[in-house]
Amino acid sequence: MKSMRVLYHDNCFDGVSSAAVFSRFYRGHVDANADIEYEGLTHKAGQLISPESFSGGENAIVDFKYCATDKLTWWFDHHESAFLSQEDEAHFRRDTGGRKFHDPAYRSCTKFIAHIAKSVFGMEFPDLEELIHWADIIDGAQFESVQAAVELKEPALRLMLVIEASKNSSLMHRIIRNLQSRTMAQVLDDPDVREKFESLYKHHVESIDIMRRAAHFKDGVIQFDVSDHDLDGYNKFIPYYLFPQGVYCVGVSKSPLRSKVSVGTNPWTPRERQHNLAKLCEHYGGGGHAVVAAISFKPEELDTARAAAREIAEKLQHDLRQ
Ligand SMILES: [Mn+2]
Repeated sequence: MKSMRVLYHDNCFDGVSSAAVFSRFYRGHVDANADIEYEGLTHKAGQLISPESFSGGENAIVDFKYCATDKLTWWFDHHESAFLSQEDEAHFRRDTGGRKFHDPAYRSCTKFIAHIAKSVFGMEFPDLEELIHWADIIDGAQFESVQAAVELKEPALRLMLVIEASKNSSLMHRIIRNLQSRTMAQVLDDPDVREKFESLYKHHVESIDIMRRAAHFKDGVIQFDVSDHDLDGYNKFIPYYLFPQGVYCVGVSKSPLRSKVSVGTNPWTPRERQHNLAKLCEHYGGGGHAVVAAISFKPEELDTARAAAREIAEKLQHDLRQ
């Protein structure tokens, strides 16, 4: 019996789903009785995965950057920035074992693993279609509507809430095991998963109310200031849920570490995108992507953050009126 350690992207629906689909693949292709254990990995700036993370048996990394060590026997990733250095990439390119795969064209690593299992190893998992489908929607932010993304009625999205917030690794590993043979609804019905979901959902509903009181809408731009609330990790789609006609959203929030301005584009707006929000935020020392960006200030610079948010909102409103 082989021993396999699967290192997966922690607190991420695609990471957890990738671990589940890879486990089914490994049991089907390599060893039906394999003893598989799991360990979550978290992004830290410039840091390598510590050598103690690898076991003496086989090791796999899924949905996470490459690690140049001979202890790594399987690797699947779809991130653009999958290599920390040119040496790491060269180590991967030299590998001829046929067990390490990278394709940034895939929206989810889960779907990428299923694709390789089928196209390279001839294995299919028809009973995991539901899981693969949802991992692709969630990791690619392809929600069909703002209601779907905020009301969280689908079992998969309720499970997403638990996976993204839970710090309980034994619960996370039980979810990974259960996802290999149960439906989403059945995985959610585990009493411990259900209990965690209920408390997170209550907090989620409260955050919608806080946002409802803090947000206002004018000339295509939603603005909110929740700096007097502890709203770390709120659902980013709530402003567009409250004001579906909003094109952009400019928000101010505060945590012990920073005062923050968040700027976003409504993913469901029919308007053509005309601003690069990363460029707009770079002007204030921030950055990000064209459709979503942010600026971080020191905690005590809340007034500066508020002034920047006001200026950005006014610029966006002005341009939308043209
Ligand atoms: Mn992913």
